[in-house]
Amino acid sequence: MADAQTATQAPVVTRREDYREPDWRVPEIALDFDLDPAATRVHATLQVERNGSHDAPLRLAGDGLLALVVRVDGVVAEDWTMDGDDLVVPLSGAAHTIETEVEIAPERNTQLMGLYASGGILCTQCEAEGFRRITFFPDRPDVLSKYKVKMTADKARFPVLLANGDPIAQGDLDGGKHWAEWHDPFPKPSYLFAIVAGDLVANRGSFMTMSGREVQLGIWVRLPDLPKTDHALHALKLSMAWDEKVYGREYDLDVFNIVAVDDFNFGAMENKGLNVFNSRYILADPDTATDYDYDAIAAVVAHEYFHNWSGNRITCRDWFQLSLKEGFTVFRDQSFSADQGSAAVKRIEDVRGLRASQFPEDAGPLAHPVRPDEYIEISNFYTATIYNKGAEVIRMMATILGPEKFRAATDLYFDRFDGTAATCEDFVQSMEQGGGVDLTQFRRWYSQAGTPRVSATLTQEGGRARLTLRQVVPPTPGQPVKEPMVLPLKVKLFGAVTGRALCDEQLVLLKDESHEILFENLPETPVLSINRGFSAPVVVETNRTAKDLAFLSAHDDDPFARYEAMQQLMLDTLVTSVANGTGDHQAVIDAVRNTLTDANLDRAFIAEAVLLPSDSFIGDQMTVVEPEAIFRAREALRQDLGKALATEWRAAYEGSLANRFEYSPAAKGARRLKTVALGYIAASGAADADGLAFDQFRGADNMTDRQGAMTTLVNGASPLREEALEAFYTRYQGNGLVLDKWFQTQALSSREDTLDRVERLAAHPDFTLSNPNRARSLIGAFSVNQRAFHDVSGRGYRFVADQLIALDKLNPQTAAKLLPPLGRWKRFDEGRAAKMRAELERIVATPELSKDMFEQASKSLD
Ligand code: 0A1
Ligand code: ZN
Repeated sequence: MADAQTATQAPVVTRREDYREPDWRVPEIALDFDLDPAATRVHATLQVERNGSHDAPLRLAGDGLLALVVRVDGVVAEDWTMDGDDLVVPLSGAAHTIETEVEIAPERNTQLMGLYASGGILCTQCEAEGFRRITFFPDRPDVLSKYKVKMTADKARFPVLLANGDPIAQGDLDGGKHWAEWHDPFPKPSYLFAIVAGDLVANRGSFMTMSGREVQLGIWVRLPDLPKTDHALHALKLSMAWDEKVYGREYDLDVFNIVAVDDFNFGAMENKGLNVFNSRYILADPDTATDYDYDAIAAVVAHEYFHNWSGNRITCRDWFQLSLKEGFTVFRDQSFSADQGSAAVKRIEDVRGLRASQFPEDAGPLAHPVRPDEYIEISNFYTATIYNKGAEVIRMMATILGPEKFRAATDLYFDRFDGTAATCEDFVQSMEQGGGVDLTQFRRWYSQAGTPRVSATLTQEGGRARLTLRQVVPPTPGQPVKEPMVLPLKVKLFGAVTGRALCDEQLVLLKDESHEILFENLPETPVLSINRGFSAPVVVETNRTAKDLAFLSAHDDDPFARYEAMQQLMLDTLVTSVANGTGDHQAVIDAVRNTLTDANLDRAFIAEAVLLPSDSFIGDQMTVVEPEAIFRAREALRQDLGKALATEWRAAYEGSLANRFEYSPAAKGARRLKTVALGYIAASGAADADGLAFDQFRGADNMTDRQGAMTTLVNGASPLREEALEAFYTRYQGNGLVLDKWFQTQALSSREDTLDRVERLAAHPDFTLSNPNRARSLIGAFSVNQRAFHDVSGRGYRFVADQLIALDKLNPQTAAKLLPPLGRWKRFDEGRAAKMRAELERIVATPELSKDMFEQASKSLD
């Protein structure tokens, strides 16, 4: 394997400070593909130009390629050499035409990088470094070229031939073959290159841009999936309109195509004019997709579309700048989704996601800054830090600038850097100039890893209150000492007696290690509301009592802050229960009752607010995580809530029984609250709970209700559990995306025997490591199931390590992405830590380990 990392080979580390401009530019490239799953011929013609005065040869990256022929200016060259995987061609002039020819085998490409086959479709994935698996090229994002692409293929097997840009010509050939030619007028980096060939049909639409150009839209899938593409097409049109209205960005080609494939390493890819998607982020109908799936589809369609400006028109100079496009684009897709429904619920979901994935990353061995300084394998840096913390960094700048200045600053950024490969520094400078602010100290968000911790203490003397803020940025690997950050904290005070606001919301910029704010003339005892809307991605510790938190959960006028107060109250209660083995649940019960019965709140918000923090998030608050004690404490609280509020849960359940499926914020909220209530009814031990769940399962006219009910059964002890699983499996046997849910629901079960079941499921005929979605649905889900994965025997660790070692041989990227849970050994007791380390050591010692896995596992051992 080309990128195998053996123990004797020193890993090659790429460093940000070593960046140099490319020696050669490639303003134009023509590619000619003779497509065949077993043997595809790729003929490339590159116009190359020397960049500056130097005598360096032309170095073209390859990965597992063999040059069949190399021509320079039309003449077969003999003086080229191979340096590892790279093709090196000595050249004398300032500009030349270089031709190469290679042969590749897409059907044998299990890594799903470069040109590969998925369910009979040929497709490509080039980000970050997949283009070099297709042809020899300076495969780095700062080399921008105009692409002309010709594809020839068997017409019966591959009737549809797509590429970036606009279709130019097509025709038939002898022997049942045909061809098509596409040109992309926009210079682009090689990672945005794409072709697709297959037996596909399109759900077609069109969009009139703000300057009156009509764009032809197509969502391409296999024929049976066509009825499931309306939601994605609708989301695409909404995204196009939103980017015009909110950022003034118009689409720039005559066509925009999206193709869905079943085998894909990530969510989707923003190739210019030809997005390629994991089918789970396109296909939806009420019978097979949950509300969560519908929302995720709209968000990912928007994300990839928004990349056309934040990523494609302005790309990244080098991969260290990845968050330039990803952080900004996530911020854009989050804002888009917030505008489609409840902004508060969207913010709650995003923060929950950040805390579940990014905070642990920032606190562990793989912590890295939003703009990393070095990497071994760039694929390992498509992380929650680059994406989600990166989005928080953009959000903080938007908060500091305010909406008008932020828009002026993004206009400046788009105008100034259009058509270039830019840096995070370019973006920050645009914010400074467009917003008229100094972000010198703010830049530390790009360079320092770790989640800042803020302590906020409010003390009162008569009509005065003093708020003392302190910040600490914890040490992270390679960064033992940190400088203070700029933390934009939205703050407000409420009267403890009347519930009235005692001041306007203030935006406090905490810049020093500590800072004090005085509030004068307070008519009553104040209660502190801080980090409202989660204005800074930090951990806040306050001296607020359970009473204060309960009060805020009922009275704060910022819905996020209400949610947060409830979460904090629940967390404090649970952490105390874990420590003492028992706890006082009354304050939580009262607060949940208040929320549940508040007629002014919408159901979607209520459902989020009354959910207990996850086992893992409770663990994150502890010095040493105790999985069993956490599970017991959480279950005890769930049971008490279920019993104490039995009437209220029933009322919420019955009040949310919708008649027919509808995809609207209100109907989604009703479904969500219904299943949350069902969970509490089951937790209370009510005699009819299993029957209720089974009725919901059987009677459901949509996947949200069906899967919600199945999850409740799968966590419980009733025999109906097996019946539901069986029925679900039989009904959806032919549908891969739904079978993923079947595997995932079982892997996430809170039952004691989950580990046994997951081991059995790994041997199920429908389980395979070669489909990334399937691998993630079992291994990925299991390893975030704190109770099951951290089984004291260590069997959970061994199971995951065995699977990852096997997966690494097929698909190193996907394997390496699943490794981090094993690396969190420092957070556990000695017994578990030793067992986790032993598995990491076994992985590192595996012969022919990929560099993807080597980097993740070896860093996790430090
Ligand atoms: N740029 C894509 C993410 C992506 C990255 C690498 C891939 O290779 C397997 C695929 C997709 C996005 O942000 O959506
Ligand atoms: Zn992206």
